[in-house]
Amino acid sequence: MNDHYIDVCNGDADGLCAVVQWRLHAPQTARLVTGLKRDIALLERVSASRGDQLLVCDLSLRRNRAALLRLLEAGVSVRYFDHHKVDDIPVHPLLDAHIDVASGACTSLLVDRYLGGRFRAWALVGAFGDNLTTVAHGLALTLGLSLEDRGRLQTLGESINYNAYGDSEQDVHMAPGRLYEMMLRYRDPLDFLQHEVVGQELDALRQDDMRRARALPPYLQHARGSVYLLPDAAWSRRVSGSLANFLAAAQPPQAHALLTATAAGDFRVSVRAPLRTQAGAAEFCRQFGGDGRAGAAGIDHLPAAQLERFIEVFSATRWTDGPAVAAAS
Ligand SMILES: [Mn+2]
Repeated sequence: MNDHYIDVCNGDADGLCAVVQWRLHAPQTARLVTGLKRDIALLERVSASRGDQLLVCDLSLRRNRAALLRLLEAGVSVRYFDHHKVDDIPVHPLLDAHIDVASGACTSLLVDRYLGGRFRAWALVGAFGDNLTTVAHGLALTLGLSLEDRGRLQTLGESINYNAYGDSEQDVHMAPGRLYEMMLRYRDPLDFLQHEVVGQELDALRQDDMRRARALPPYLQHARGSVYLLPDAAWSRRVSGSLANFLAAAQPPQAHALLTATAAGDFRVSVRAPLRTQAGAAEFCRQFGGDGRAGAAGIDHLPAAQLERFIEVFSATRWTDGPAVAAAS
């Protein structure tokens, strides 16, 4: 047999913990293809041939559909676990899809369901990483875990998730693929925490980044929103999403824009609509070539020359449903 095993997953906690559970259940020398949180179109990087066995976890089928069809047509068998929104799931004799887009679902929990809870503690780490805190705590009770151990799994999930944020592997503490190899050595994440120092390192780095971020004064602040400028630094690129969520939760009536400087002096932008309305973020960002969801959206590249106009439009936006009310320009 010349067949190869290839595992492909998002490099966040949910993706890694899904594959860890599977490979603890079905040990196999497999090549792992993963990346950072922003690396979603991973299937197009996979070269495989007839007879190869592919495991795909936590990657949007919408974004990987063409590559998936190409692999299936080439004779590759694909087992696919995911919870991201999908239009329709391809039907193919070589595709075994386990997709559930319910709001309480995540990929680690889908694998847990499939394996009958065999490596549930790892599934909980993935679920905590995807912010399914209530679901994860509920499921943790079935393991009889103490409050303290549940807290440890939550911190680990959030830290592994955080480790996937950055522009490149130079920005993060440990490349997700390397972290995966360490995780796979342990059937129980509590043992991982006891024997590997990396769990504490990830948590310390996350807290340190957040402390720096919270010390930043807003660049602009008014009744409807605030704008923050972050320097061109690895910690800014790691923390911007977490900071945006923190600010949104701290000031529910306000919108927030985080502008992270790039090496070229331009900006990458994250926008959160006010938590109260959860509306208008995507529409706002589209005016600057960005996109996203109603509550959270972004702009990949905002030229420095547009900063002033950005501030004007941001200040004039009403953050309600329907067409955004932009400043006359
Ligand atoms: Mn996920």
